[in-house]
Amino acid sequence: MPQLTSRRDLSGAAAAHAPRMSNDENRSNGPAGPNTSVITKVKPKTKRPNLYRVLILNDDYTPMEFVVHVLEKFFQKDVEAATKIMLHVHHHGIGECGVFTYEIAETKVTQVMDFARKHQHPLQCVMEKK
Ligand code: TYC
Repeated sequence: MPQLTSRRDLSGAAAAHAPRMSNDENRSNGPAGPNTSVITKVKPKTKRPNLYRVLILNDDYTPMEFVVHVLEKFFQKDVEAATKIMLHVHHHGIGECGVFTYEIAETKVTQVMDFARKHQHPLQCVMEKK
């Protein structure tokens, strides 16, 4: 069996969780001395991503059916959920289409804005940090 001689021998995932030893943590006090090795615990470091709400705004001109279509097409809503969101926006002025990481949210906003422009509707879509 191949023997591991240092952390550098560990590949990717294994290296991330392998106990780390600083230079002076693994010293032995000479060939006859006591071995004073210390194995330090390593906390697995998984960071949660920042999340962003994608919101649509009400206006007086975009047809209700178009908004429902947008919610189905870009946010994977069924017609019932899409209608509920559209009516919420119609009555309250703003509403949430979904929550995404930065790049996904940015892409959704661009897709909706491009699609609305292409169909000459003034529908506005924005993102906001949670
Ligand atoms: N207020 C629009 C109308 O009466 C419908 C609408 C709903 C428009 C939601 C935009 O984000 C919106 N035709």
